[in-house]
Amino acid sequence: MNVSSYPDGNVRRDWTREEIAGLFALPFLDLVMRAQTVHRAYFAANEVQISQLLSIKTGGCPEDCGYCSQSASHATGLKASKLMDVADVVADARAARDAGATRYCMGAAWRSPKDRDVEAVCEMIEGVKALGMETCVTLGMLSGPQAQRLKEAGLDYYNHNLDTSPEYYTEVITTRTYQDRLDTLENLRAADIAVCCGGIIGMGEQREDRVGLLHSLATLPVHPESVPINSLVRVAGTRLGDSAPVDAIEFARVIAVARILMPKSMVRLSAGRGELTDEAQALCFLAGANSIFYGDKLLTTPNPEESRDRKLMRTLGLVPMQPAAT
Ligand code: SAM
Ligand code: DTB
Ligand code: SF4
Repeated sequence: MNVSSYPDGNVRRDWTREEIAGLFALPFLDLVMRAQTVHRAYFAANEVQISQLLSIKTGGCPEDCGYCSQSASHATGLKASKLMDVADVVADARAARDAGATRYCMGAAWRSPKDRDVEAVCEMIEGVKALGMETCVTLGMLSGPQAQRLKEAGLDYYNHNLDTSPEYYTEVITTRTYQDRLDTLENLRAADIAVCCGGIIGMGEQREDRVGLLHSLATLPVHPESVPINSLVRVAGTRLGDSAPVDAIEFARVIAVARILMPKSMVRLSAGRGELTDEAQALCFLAGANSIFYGDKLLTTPNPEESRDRKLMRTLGLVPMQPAAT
């Protein structure tokens, strides 16, 4: 049963908020069954794509994102650092590849990169590509020419999240607008770079904001190739550091609805896995998540240890997905 496509095989991009709210309201088992059915129509059931993250430039960011340890407006005790050397980044990527990661994601705490920063990141992209890995970077807002330059260097994916619904957004960030983010996504599409775009659950938003976030993502001109669903990592000293923890069943619902709305996209069970039990993670995989970050650290916060992840993958019979041949 292919429940998310038009008869010609194209995925739907005309979802309404009412339809999406209706999916959230389904009995949980019906929702998960439907998401798993969609998942199996588009993906190998037991494959999980594995990415590794590195913070190539940490802290001191001028933006005021309420969740972020790296914002200069938060006193989190994080030590700021300059852009890393290319050789150190490539050495870390090699270790990640040898541990099984097929995609390497580099993040920088910038509002937007300067052109000379883009040149340095291009060298990193070339070095990581030469290892046979897919590359992803997240550098903040990007102009059209900067996106073109990254494409020339061989960049595969760019991560730029919408974070939450348009309505809740101003509660979280005031230094850049929702439209700024949509503009960057458009620049990426124009440069033919695959898009990694999702959001964060657990920032004090309501169900309707989760509906609004998924509606924004699922009605973009092209669905993001990767959709990271982050559960807020509550960092002491950030404005949202005291938010209530996310209910694991509600989190699995968000994953399931994302899977149904964007059937061809990779749905990443992203930040916050450290606080999920193995059983809750298994539920998220059942709900259609098929991508994770490996490695003991995300950008600045801990991730489950590799040994725990290996054991979980073995227990669940999940196997790493190989990148599509390019
Ligand atoms: N500075 C760039 C930007 O914001 O565009 C790139 C890096 S930023 C850390 C990438 C994304 O990580 C954010 O958009 C947000 O969705 C996610 N993120 C950051 N801190 C987080 C946290 N504490 N918990 C969950 N997700 C987080
Ligand atoms: C995304 O959506 N999640 C990743 C990635 N994009 C760059 C980042 C998660 C960051 C978690 C908080 C931290 O480690 O600082
Ligand atoms: Fe800066 Fe990105 Fe953190 Fe926002 S999420 S404060 S832009 S590093």
